[in-house]
Amino acid sequence: MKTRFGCAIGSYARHECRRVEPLDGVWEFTFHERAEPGKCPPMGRSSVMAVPQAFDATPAFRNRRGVGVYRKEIAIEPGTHAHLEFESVGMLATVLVDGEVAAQSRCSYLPFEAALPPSTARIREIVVLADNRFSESEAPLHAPYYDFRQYGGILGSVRLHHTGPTRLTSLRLQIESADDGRLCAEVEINDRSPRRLTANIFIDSVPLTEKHLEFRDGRATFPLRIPNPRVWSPRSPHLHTVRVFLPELQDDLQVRTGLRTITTDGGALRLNGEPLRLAGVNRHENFPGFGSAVPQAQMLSDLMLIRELGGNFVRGSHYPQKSGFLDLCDELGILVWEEMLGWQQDVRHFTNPAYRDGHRKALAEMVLNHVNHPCVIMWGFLNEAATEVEEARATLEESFEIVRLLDPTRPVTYATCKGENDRFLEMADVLCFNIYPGWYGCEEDDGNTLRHIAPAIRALSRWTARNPALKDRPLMISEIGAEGIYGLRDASAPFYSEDFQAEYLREVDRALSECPEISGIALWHFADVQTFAGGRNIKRPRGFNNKGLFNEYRQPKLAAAAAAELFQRFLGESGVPGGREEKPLVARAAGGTGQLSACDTLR
Ligand code: ADA
Repeated sequence: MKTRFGCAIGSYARHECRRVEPLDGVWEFTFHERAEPGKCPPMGRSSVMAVPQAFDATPAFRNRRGVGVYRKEIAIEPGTHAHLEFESVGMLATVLVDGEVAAQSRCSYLPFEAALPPSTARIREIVVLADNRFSESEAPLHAPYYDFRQYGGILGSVRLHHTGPTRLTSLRLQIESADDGRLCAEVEINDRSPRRLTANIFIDSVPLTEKHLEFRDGRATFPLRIPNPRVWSPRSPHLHTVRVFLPELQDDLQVRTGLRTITTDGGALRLNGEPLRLAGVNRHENFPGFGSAVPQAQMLSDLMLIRELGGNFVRGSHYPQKSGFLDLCDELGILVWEEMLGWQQDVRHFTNPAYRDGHRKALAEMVLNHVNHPCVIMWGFLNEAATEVEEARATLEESFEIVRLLDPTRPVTYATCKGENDRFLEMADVLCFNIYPGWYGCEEDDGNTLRHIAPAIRALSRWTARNPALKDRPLMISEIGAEGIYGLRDASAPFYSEDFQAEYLREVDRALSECPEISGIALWHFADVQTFAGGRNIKRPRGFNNKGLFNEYRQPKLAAAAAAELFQRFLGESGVPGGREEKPLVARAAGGTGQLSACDTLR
């Protein structure tokens, strides 16, 4: 999206005085199936590739795994500082500047930077190696068995930032009081030595104040009060901008915030103190021809579809979201659960130091990158992991600890499929269950499998309500659904027909209406996605996970109308309050003590 400052950087300008050049467009490209990881193979006879774009979603390289080599020459004023910002490169990314390795990234879904040290040359060569081969040692967070294709290529925007040697690297805001607009701000620069800098603060583009900041270890925090504060909510998603300008560095950074609180209390979620129910979908970042490099226009169109269905919620399954997507959710007032990459992790992961280390770092980055987005109301990690085994404990404990330390203002959770066998639910602020009654596990069933749905939902609710350690936590169904192949219609509703899928959701709807204590429902899933290859495809007709309400081109199945009815009933006229207890309990800041000042806990 073009901003008034001419930079293609999401929905609003991050900088007014820093010059940022978009490098999206056409890059030179070659593909090497057998190159050594991280080593630059010869460019050879090159072709071209669009950026952003998943190379393995294009007809020429469809479904291939290897190294995509991208090359571009850029012109920079000799002797000046600059750095490249990569929004997303899949999966093992290596960036070379003038032939030297400048950065590596091992997770497709996280942004990273590469420095361009000053040079006497005006023309600089950028080479990006995007390796989409699975490797436990090189990119341990990715694995071939995940039920979604992990693509290769430059999957997000690339920008060139022109700065001085010292520059702002982040501005994070933590809300202390939504009603009166009190925030704690933390600014960070890329210079760790102690220094004092003047900061001009602008709120909603209006100069507010000048502060003298003491930087220690590159960071300084200060309190802020937004004049004329307006609270953010799905009905009124009002955003405020905060801009910090450091005159000595001639650098600035602008971020947006929404003033709101999200807490758990008496088995319910509360937004701004009001009971909140969540009704929506799990969504993968995927569109035919683009892979996970979904254009922002398509993201918007997806969100409008979710809104048309009457949903208020998206679970960003199963990885960190692009900032551009969260920008749209902030603007539209759609609530998001953002989670770390992963799928059915087991003992092998929990006992692999490379995995644990990569997971911890990536989790922290996700939280720090997106802490300003009001739409994010919940953090998550470990989808359907082996949380019935003791070996998972350490990974869970450290994951909860990291997230709560960095952000004590949001609930933290994980989606489990282990039901009553899950050993660690007490750690979660919200109890989130992935269940597929009437679909999986029915192979030997000769009757109508839909009859399993209501008892399964009821049993879950009763079991958690009976458990003294769990009964005060909101309960949510984080996945439920069935396959329906687009266009396969049959009034007798066999498995895989659109009719079966729609009946399935109608039965879920009926079952939920008997359980008013349930706080949230995220259907599996928004739209069909390409998934794993090989033998696993036997259970995935077309090589797709076909449980979408829409097919991959967003054409609605019968299930979409059923989902709309379900959302409407679940949320009611004005959003029916969830929660298990009638009596109001004292609100606790989810996941935190509620005692700490935000300024103490931004990190
Ligand atoms: C799991 C998983 C999803 C998807 C789903 C399915 O619940 O979390 O990613 O694989 O099952 O369709 O089976």
